[in-house]
Amino acid sequence: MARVFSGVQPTGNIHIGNYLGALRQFVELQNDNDCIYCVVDMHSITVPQNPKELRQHILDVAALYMAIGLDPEKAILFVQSDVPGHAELSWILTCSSYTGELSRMTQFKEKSRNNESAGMGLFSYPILMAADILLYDTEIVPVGNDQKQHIELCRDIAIRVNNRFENTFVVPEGKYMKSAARVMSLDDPTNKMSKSAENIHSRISLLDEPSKIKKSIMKATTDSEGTIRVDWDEKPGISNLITIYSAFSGIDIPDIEKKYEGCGYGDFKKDLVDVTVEALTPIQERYAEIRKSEELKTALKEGAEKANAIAVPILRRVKKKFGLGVKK
Ligand code: AQP
Repeated sequence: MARVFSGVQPTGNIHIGNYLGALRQFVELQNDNDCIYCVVDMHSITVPQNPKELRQHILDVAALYMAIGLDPEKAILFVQSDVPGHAELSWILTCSSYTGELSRMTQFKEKSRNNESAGMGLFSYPILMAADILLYDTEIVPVGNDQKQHIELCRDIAIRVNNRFENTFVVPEGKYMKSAARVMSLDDPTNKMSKSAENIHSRISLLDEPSKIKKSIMKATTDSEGTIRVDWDEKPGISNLITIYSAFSGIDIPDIEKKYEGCGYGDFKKDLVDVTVEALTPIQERYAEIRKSEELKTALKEGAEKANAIAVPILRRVKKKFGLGVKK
């Protein structure tokens, strides 16, 4: 049994990129591992949030966790800010990190666009992410491959601290899906699908209605060649759609290419709508039940207690190595 940790930000509109790239793995891993899954609400305030909406989005993500099949009896499900050790360890790691390495993070560069008034939280959030992971002696971190650079930074910090104070941290490994590790935007397949993109048709959210799913897929950018085959360099749009089809249907890509030989994009897209709606409908039905039940809040409360019980002795060990505090 390996210790597994991952999280999702409660920033609304959890999309099929989040699901296929990361969340899907969470479910597979819970049966044979010691899994801890978090709603990382402190990450979401790196950009301004409406408090009322944020509170709702935290519950939305937690309900989606359960709707996709995470079972609070098998995995610990909780909200990051309910366990104080995340913020405490984050400061300790901040003091073991370099501004140079953080300024090289591509997500920071993309989101800040060299703006001097970009938030400090946006700059240092990879350290909070490292704290989330290291706080639980995590061995495996299932994430989408847009997070590879942040996982490498987490490993670098852990190794750096271990070189100074032996055996302080377990050094984790990232775990990425073999296919659909990065789902691309439907309107611009050279960018990843993202919650914060302005165009709602650039993504399919897990809770989208069939009519919205249909509209987004039928509008998706393709190319003028008209053949249904994967070629990420020349045909990123159709390659992305075939990958989504494969991930939802379980059919291998070469078999999809064979099945649609001689067909047009219109027919393929119509079938992709059906495959997507079929995959998302049971999730949406279960979500509606869980979101209004008391089961959700009870699971999160118990999850925070279990997570805290794991975090406290690990944080005590780290503080002792650094010579912090006098309380035993
Ligand atoms: N397009 C994607 N394809 C595959 N995996 C993805 N992930 C995100 N986008 C894709 C993975 O989803 C998990 C949760 O992500 P997150 O909510 O913590 O934040 P994010 O990576 O910042 O997600 P977004 O959608 O891009 O949000 P915004 O627009 O707010 O920045 C992570 O494991 C991530 O790898």
